[in-house]
Amino acid sequence: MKRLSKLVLLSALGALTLIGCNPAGKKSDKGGALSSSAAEKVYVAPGEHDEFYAFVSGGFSGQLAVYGLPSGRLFKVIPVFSQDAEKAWGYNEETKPMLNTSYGFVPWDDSHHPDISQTAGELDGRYVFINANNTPRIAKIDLTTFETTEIIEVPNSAGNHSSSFVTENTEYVVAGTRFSVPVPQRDMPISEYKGNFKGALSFISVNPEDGGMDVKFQLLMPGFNYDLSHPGRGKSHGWFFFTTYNTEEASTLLEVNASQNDKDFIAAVNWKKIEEYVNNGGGKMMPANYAHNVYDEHTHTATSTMKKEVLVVDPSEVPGAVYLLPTPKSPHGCDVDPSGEYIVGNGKLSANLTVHSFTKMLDAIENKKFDGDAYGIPILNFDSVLAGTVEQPGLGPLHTEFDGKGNAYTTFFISSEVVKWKLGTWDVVDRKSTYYSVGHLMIPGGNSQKPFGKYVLAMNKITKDRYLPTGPEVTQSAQLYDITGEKMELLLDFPTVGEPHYAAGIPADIIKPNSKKIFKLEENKHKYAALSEADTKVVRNGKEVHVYMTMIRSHFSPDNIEGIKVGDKVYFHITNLEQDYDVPHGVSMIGANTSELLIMPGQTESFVWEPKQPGVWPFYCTDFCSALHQEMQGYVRVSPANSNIELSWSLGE
Ligand code: RUQ
Ligand code: CUA
Repeated sequence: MKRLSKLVLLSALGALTLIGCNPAGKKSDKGGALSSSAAEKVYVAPGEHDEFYAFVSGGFSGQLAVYGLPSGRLFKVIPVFSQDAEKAWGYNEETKPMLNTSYGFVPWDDSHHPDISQTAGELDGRYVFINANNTPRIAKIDLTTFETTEIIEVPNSAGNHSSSFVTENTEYVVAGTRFSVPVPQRDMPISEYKGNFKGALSFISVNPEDGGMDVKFQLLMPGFNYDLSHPGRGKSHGWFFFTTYNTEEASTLLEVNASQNDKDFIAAVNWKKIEEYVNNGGGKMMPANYAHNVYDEHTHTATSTMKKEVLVVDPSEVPGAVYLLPTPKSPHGCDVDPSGEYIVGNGKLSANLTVHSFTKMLDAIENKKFDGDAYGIPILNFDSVLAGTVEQPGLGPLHTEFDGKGNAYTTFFISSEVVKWKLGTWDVVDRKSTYYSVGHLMIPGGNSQKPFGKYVLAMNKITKDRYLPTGPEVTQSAQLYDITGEKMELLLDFPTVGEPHYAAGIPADIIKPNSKKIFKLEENKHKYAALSEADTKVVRNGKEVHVYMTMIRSHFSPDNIEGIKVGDKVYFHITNLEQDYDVPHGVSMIGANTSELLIMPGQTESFVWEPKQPGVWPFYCTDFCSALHQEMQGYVRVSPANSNIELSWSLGE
């Protein structure tokens, strides 16, 4: 297509976006959603539990929110990449190292795609992984504690978007760079991008025993934009698929320049082959600098280690490991059906939806049905790998999920709808509006061999008039549809935290029995823990003072401290001695330049306080823990820097 007509098409799509988002143009859904059967379907009676957990990414909040489905009730916001004053994440001494990177302490990120660990292609509910888009990282959340326990930075990457998806036995959690960059980073003219920048696809191994992550290898691909990815499964296990756009390798005005090619690619990577290659000594170690942060459940403390090298592989070194499947029009989502046969490329500027066949792909490779190559990587013949096309299903396809019953569901951003179609016949069977401009959608287990095809959750980019207005910024939103029948039924709107990009859902029964209730005091190995009131003390070391404190309903021990001086740096290390479910205590100190601590039973956390003025300064419990919560308090006497008041501490004297 010529540049002029491309511009016309793009502006037409832009205009349609506006129409799609215009509430005035919306069809009424009130009859459906307000009908009593819809209300009944999402009603979870007081005291009852939801059937599914949904882990919904926070986008620009950097966190991961936990909801129940079908009710849409919010249970927890798990802090991941952003500081969270409510839970002291990134504020207390224990978790600050979790946000360390090669750029220093980074208190924020943009989290997009959660994915739950799998065993034999089915959700196992051990971990949920999520990517940081801006300063490339992958986090692992332990689903016994619902806490982030590991974050690994991804070197040679930028805009870690096609992440964090897991292979069918959680052998790897995979990351792909959205922005290609010079590798290694160096000072060079931007105009020399083409042919010089690289796109790193990173395979991060997950230790089957303890879940430990490590960058096993990086594949240095041509300088395209790697948008999304999904693993093969079943018959295609061992492969990983990545959508690309900007195969034009433009570095400016991408809205025009990256839409020139009629087809971009889905890159098919035979990771088993590359794994074998590197296990036999292939690839080369390259200097790098990236952080690996691990939170230890027994010391209740994180450590950050800087790693200094990474194994890189040039695809041309491993013939037969990487192929390119031509896919129309800047494909965004890259989705593989539960059988592993179909690979859906959601060409966001395409009128049709392209589905590739894994079987045909293998045949095309075998019979060398190539149409040239890109930087030495064979391009497979389009018609030879095409399984079928869904004709004109909607405008602006983004993502597809599967119900495990032979149906696929695709979101259309521009026409604001979810469209249901049949795998194999490619017929559209139903469509329902979303309000408005839907991005991802999620079926619990939809990323595995065994989806639980009861609901689909649509995550919308624009909400407009759906809720009470709250000034210029209105809530982001999700919508729940019943997909048990031939036709979808809209059941519920609910607001979300941050911008929901993607979500991962799982039956509650897989996770609930393993959910931790307390941390055992006898397993507490925190360096500054006081495991009983008898162990509490205050220790001065020059200007540094360490307070070993405990908390139990309803006092701190000690609760009176004297002998602190202006200019001291006081570390409060506080252990919650409770061993009962759901009895956290909090603590905060007047004028402390940090957040409260919220300490779980059996856990130790620390904060720093630098007293600025002489006086007697109170601290108190911030979590309403008992009828005597308001009595749970203490005082610290601060004397001038040159005073000779002895250090002393007491309780009940
Ligand atoms: S995507 S912009 Cu998952 Cu459709 Cu991030
Ligand atoms: Cu402890 Cu309130």
